[in-house]
Amino acid sequence: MAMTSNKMVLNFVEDMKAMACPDSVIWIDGGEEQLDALRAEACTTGEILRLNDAQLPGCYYHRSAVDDVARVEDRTYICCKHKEDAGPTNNWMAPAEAYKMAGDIFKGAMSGRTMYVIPFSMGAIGSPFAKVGIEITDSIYVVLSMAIMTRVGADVLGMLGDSNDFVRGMHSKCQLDKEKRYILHFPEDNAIWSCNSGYGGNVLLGKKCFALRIASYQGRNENWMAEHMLILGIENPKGETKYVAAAFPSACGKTNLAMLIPPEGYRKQGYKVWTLGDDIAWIRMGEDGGLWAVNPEAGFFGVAPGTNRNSNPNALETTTSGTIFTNVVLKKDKTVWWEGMDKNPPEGALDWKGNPWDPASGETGANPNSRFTAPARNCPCIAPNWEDPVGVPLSAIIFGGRRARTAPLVYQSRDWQHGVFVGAIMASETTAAAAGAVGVVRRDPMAMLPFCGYNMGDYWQHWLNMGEKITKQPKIFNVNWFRLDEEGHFIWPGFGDNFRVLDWIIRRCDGAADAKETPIGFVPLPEDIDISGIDYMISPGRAFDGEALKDILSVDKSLWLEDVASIKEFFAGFGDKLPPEIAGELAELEKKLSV
Ligand code: OXD
Ligand code: MN
Repeated sequence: MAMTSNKMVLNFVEDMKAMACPDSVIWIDGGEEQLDALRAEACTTGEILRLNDAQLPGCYYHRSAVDDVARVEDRTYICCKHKEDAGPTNNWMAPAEAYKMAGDIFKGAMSGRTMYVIPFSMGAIGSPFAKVGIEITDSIYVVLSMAIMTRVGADVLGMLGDSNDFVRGMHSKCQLDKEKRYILHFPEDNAIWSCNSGYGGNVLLGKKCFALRIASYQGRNENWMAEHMLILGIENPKGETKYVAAAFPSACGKTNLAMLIPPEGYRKQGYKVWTLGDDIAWIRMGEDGGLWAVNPEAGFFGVAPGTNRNSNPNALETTTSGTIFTNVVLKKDKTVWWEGMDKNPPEGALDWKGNPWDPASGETGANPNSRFTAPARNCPCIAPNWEDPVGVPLSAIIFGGRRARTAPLVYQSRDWQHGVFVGAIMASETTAAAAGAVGVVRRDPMAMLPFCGYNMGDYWQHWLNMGEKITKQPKIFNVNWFRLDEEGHFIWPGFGDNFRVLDWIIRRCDGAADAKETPIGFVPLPEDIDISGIDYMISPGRAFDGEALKDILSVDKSLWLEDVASIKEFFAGFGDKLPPEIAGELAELEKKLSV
């Protein structure tokens, strides 16, 4: 039965029903009873499998189709009236054409199936940041995952009332035909249509589709920002907590940084890290003139491989109850495993495709993009205020990428405008298999390249405008955990030791740490980073030491000049949408590097 009298919601559901022709419609009320019944049903059909209840209570296993295991950027479109508004970094389709094409695909797609209507909120219900979506789907996996990743159910409709301010999300697995797989965004209509996929990133419409692509567009119109950022709090021994948000391209360790455990020396002094979010931040101006951030999600959709007791014990602990695992190894005892969990690949297990897996075969057991979908409240270091409706004030914004040689361990921008430039030139290198080989550079401004719902030139202008409006600007930094030595070994230990860099960042915000000015910005002096107690071998004969630190704080002007050439080429694609301030910063950088 419909759970609302909101005409716009009812009309939307009726329209989708008329198109997809389901046998029945079920509204998701958010109660455990209904979710339990759906879990039971999905277990009966094999859509999910209940895991070992003693070891993983309330946890389930799911496999997606073998050719449907990741986001499909080449099939992801921004469908706005004018192509120019989507910009050179997005695929574009005219809205009428997109509705027609997907409408044909959706026609009758749910016949013989149940249509689920999921009212969901991005942001805590009642928060001034919160926004409502209605996702329609024919997948119980989607319903159960949305119930972890967002707030779902009747309360959401209560918050919406009679308003038309909700995102209309339509998803159907259809036939999982990869030739007809499309992820279509209509920012001007507050709508998302997703067909022929069952992979989380394409079908949990609250996440990348709404909370980044649609929300970035909304934020520009409504004076706020939707960013691909983790949020964490750093508590000092006096019990004061400062907050930072950090943007990294996918697969740079955002979840690990969000949940890091400080090195022992810091812990003994009383430092703590609190997690607020691992992927998305919605940021608004606060009454104090600063920027305040919330995590609009309620769960973590994290990459499983590589997560282990050393790299991220908090994430591991988070996934021990109420979690859905997708495309990992299924052990005989109905627990799970993935590469990098430990050194004991299980015997007699099934791989992510459901086939008996021989660890000696050379094939990975888990898909490299296998995932856990886990409730944020499970996280041992979740901040006590993570659901605070007004969010947390940001002291710093951190950008980062994977650069083998170019970017130093950390540097600080000179001011907000320069910081926006630092974000705009973000890039990551795919590390080539050959040791020491430097990979291909992919520019990924603010880690938003696949997620910005409009022209990135306009997006940079929005960042500049926000900086003008606020009176307390967070300081902007760039970090790079991934500098390599000549043989291709990581020089910096990373993981918990990244706290040492966060410590410098916070001390810079407090005016309590030194730095030296370089052409790219302020770089710490080696003595400004506390490396006491680091116990890390870069390579068999080389321990991390002060020399190594000096090495990764260095700025090689000739490499930067090469980067300038690549940035120029990238910026050229934006034509006159490139804000003159950003062009000016590039010219300034080139000048400073050339003296
Ligand atoms: C993610 C991504 O899944 O950025 O968070 O790809
Ligand atoms: Mn992400």
